[in-house]
Amino acid sequence: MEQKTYIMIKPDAVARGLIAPILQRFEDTGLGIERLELGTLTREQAEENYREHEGKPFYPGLIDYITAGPVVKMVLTGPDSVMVCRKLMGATNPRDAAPGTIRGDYGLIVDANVVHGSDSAESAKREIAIFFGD
Ligand code: IDP
Ligand code: MG
Repeated sequence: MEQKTYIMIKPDAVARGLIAPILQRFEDTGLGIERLELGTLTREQAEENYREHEGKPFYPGLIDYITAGPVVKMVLTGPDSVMVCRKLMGATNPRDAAPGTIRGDYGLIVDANVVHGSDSAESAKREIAIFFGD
């Protein structure tokens, strides 16, 4: 099923100079890049994106971290892009993420886990609207 997903290279990965190798992983899937932008999230955008986690103990730290520096925001398109990207990213906690996945290869702690990817087609629509306004 042709589908869009919202992907973000998080501030820790951008600060470490990992934009190119991570972007390569996504390009290697064959998915198309429809939008691509470097920028720093506003607190409002961060809170809206992570609304489902409001009230959890890690939420304030998550908002601080995700707004701490520039991120790479992108929209990828192609067959089952949501699932393809989630598999490529690996488990939320990099210590549980398999080697060969982006989080497994580049991440170490759950607080700074390198990449974000939408978890469903509905989330993708919502997140693309937050970050690209359409
Ligand atoms: P996901 O990014 O794999 O969809 P979610 O459970 O939706 O994982 O969590 C969103 C983000 O919140 C994670 O990517 C991570 O940055 C952060 N996070 C999740 N659980 C924890 C935690 O226990 N401690 C610190 N940060 C967390
Ligand atoms: Mg999630």
